[in-house]
Amino acid sequence: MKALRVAMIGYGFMGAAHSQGWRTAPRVFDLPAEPEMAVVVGRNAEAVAAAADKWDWAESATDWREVIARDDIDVVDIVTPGDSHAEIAIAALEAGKHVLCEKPLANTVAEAEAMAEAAERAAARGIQAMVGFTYRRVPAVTFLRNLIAEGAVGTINHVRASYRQDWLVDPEMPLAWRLQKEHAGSGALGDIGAHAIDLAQFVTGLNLAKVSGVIDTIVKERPLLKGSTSGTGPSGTGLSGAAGTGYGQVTVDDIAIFTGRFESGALASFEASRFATGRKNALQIEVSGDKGALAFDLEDLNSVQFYDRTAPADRQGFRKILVTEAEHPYVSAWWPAGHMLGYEHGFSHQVKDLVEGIVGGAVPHPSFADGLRVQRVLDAVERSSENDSAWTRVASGVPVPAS
Ligand code: SOE
Repeated sequence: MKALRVAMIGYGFMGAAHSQGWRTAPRVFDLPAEPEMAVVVGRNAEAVAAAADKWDWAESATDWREVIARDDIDVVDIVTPGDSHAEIAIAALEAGKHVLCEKPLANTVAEAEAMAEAAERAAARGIQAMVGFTYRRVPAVTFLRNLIAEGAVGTINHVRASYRQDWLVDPEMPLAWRLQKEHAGSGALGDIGAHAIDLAQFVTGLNLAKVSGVIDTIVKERPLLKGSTSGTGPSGTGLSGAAGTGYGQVTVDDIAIFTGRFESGALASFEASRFATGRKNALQIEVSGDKGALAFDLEDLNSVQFYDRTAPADRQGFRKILVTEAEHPYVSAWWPAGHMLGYEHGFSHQVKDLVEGIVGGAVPHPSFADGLRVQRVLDAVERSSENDSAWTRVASGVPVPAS
């Protein structure tokens, strides 16, 4: 069995989730190649060595450039903050390594374009790249997409996508890296709004053509991290960031709310909030068509809600389909019907699809081109918010002339 020796760059919350995926996938799926957890890389030698021990990586290192130059590394898995995605991913692809990069793809459209171009050049050499929108790989989400593709809801008119958390409601939550534009690129918009955008485009097969939105920062200043520059806050948010005494400025959004119009003409509403008090990790989507509707809620992630408008009138109503049958996506590798999967399984499904793409020579999805499409929506929402919420084209980020 061919080995795929993996180097993971970064080791925070996503480092834990990805490690679980690399470790579990080969034990559950019959993969065409054997991933080997070769080395985990981080700046703090002691902390990354502890992470290697905890998550069963063979080695730890502190210099990502040195690691991606090694002949005994085949795959580079990037789980760092967004400000290093482009540099690491492009260097790794040009070094002939397959790449898995966490979402959002980058912090800017320019970076995402450079990454997508590097991925296209690499694919011509049989080197693959994927971006980590793992919610696509919740079986219920892939199943919902398949039902839509089969015409279960008919012509799509309306999509609602929402991702709400509440870990920033406390004004004393420190100034973590996710709250600093130079590291995170944006706030709720790029961190969780990116998931909602990718989900809407993935399950419908439609792309957004223009958006109109507003983003806002509720708490403008937060306490700097006292001395320690690492740790984990609620909802897995890394607490590494600006250390020191006193307060620092928050330079990203806390809430993003926007409307989208797909190329098909269908309309969508989106919200991404870190101030939705009581909502811990509430990702929801509902797709409404002329024949019916489908809905998914991450808080009930083993099922979809289906409304069939073609059923006899006295039989119509949203019904819950439990997505745990062997016929459902990914499920046959796990447990018998009704035994339920969790958040972490999507990371094993991600490894499965990436390894199969690498060995099969097919570009795995979501590709860097898919990630660039999301990045352009994020950028257009920011441009719209700067422009009094004017309708703004996704491809160019240019306001649509008032009709
Ligand atoms: C923090 O908002 C976070 O960890 C996101 O970065 C992840 O992408 C999301 O899946 C869970 O919440």
